[in-house]
Amino acid sequence: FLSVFMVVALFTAVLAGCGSSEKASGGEEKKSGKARVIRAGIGLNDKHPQYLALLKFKEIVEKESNGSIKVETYHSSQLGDDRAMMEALQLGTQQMTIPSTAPIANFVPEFSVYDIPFIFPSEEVADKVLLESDVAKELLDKLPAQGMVGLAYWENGFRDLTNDKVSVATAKDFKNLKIRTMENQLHIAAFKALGANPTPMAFAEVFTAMQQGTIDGQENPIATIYLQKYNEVQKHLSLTHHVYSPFVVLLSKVFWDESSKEEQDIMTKAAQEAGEYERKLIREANVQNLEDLKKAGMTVTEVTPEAREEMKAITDPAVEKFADKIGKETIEKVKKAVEDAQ
Ligand code: 2Q2
Repeated sequence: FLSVFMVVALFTAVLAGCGSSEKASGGEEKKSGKARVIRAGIGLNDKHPQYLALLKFKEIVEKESNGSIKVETYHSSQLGDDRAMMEALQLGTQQMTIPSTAPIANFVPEFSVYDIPFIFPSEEVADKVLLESDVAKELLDKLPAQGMVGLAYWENGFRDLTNDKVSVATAKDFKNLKIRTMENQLHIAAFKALGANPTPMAFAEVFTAMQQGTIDGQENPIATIYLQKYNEVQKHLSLTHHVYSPFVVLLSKVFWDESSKEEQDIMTKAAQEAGEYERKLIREANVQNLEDLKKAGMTVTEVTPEAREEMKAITDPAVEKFADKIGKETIEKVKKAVEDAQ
């Protein structure tokens, strides 16, 4: 009788134990099923179309993943400058950032093909090349080797020059201007060739440097110029449109590799959908904000096609020096894609 009782007692204890471990594992299951988090940091502020599109990305991913992925958004360089944020993606301590391609060139030199002055004649051609050409995809495919995955191209846009000294209409007007550039060797070389005195600097430091007069000017698309309130410390705007800057939505490869195929498809599709939204917003902003800058009192100088041609002729030899670094084949492929897109 005793042995039967012992067996029953033992059996009951085992069942109860399983139950508690099931509860525990169930509990564990719930706890371990908690959402994985994408910490997304950008340099622009919370009014910029890039941030509004990041919120769109967040909305789509959190909905489509049924909450298995949460997106935390940090704007205005809260998580650091472009280089620091890309290094954090390589480490896996940050999961997303969306820089211009120029800073990316410090990790994948071929991206400097987009820094070639005047290589894109219009937004329409840029769209066709970036969204449809093989070479644009090939460039994104070089990112995983650097610990980052390029989910989509978004648009920063055509870059225009501001400064506090002179109105710049032709190449000779750049002479001796202390211009902040992005931290990118080709940009520095191109502004040197134009006779300017280029200073590479992180995006978040630009306003203060102009306010203190340590630099005379900077160059960025209109929406950035307006939303960063550069008109408060800059008198002159020249519509040079000297470089078209794409953005790239970068995801840490650490996070990508930990994601299921379904989650990877959700994030890629969300980045592309939010990209359509961003291009629409930033094009509207670049038109509206030009009017706002004029109303705010900036002198706006149009640049004639001839003056642009002259600037291109002056910067081409400097660009030539980067042909091997970028890759002659990559340059030719992009130029061919531009031709095919017209
Ligand atoms: O001039 C700049 O640095 C900007 O155009 C930036 O490249 C872009 O806005 C972002 O990379 C800032 O984080």
